[in-house]
Amino acid sequence: MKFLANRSHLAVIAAKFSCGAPRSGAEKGPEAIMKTGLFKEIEEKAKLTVILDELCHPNHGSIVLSDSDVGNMKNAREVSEAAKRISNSVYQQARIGHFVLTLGGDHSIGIGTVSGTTKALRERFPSRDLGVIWIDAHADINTPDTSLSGRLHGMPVAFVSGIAKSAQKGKFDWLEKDHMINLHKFVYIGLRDVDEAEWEIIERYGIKAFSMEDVTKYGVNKIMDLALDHIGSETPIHASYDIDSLDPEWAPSTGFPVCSGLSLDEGLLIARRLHESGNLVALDLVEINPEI
Ligand SMILES: [Mn+2]
Repeated sequence: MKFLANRSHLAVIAAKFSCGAPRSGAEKGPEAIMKTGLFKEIEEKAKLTVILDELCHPNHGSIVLSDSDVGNMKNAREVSEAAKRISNSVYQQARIGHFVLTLGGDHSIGIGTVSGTTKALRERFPSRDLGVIWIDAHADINTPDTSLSGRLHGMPVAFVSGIAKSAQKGKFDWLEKDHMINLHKFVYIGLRDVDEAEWEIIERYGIKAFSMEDVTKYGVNKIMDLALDHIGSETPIHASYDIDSLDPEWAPSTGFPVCSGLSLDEGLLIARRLHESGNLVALDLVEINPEI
């Protein structure tokens, strides 16, 4: 864990937020995970001190005033504000070398988590770009122009890479150059429900993408070899893990389940390989909706 300065602490950010999705429920994901007693177990067994930061957005559900829709972005102000707060929380923990685990929440919180980690790691290791592994059934790289739904949980990758921009006051204008990832160090795993416009973006920017078809063809171990190889061994890694990457057989409680996903064993193997890389500095677990 050469990119972590402090291995005795685990920062957990509970991002209780679902304004980026069309239905509410994902804001209850963090509570559902915490209620299992997982963090108590981690503290006892791994001898880690858990630092918990619970971020509750006042309009945490997705049913909010529609007057904040901007262009083709639904709940733009709420999502921007929440992502900004999450970004700052992640940044504060990552800059002192803590591992940061963020529990979602819908995937629009990725605008906050990835930007926060990127800024912190860039400060700590100026010569290195952060690597990002996005494990998801969906590519989440629509822009407000290409999105068919206008929902921001389908756009986080576009915002943290600078592909999507919003110059409007109060709507993502807090995102700076220091928050932006290098797409050459970005890898998808598990894709199987991707819009045509998203494939075009992926091709245009030369983004490394492993679909479920690739996982089935080569096996998840080989895919992890290729993914880690692409990112490079001397690179800190942020993994953004969408629960819908798993097959609905294993993870039905999510807003947009897609069939033919990762098996539980494959999902766990990805987590193990991320850990064994020794370079993981941050992890998101998102789109868990206990209401479904
Ligand atoms: Mn996602």
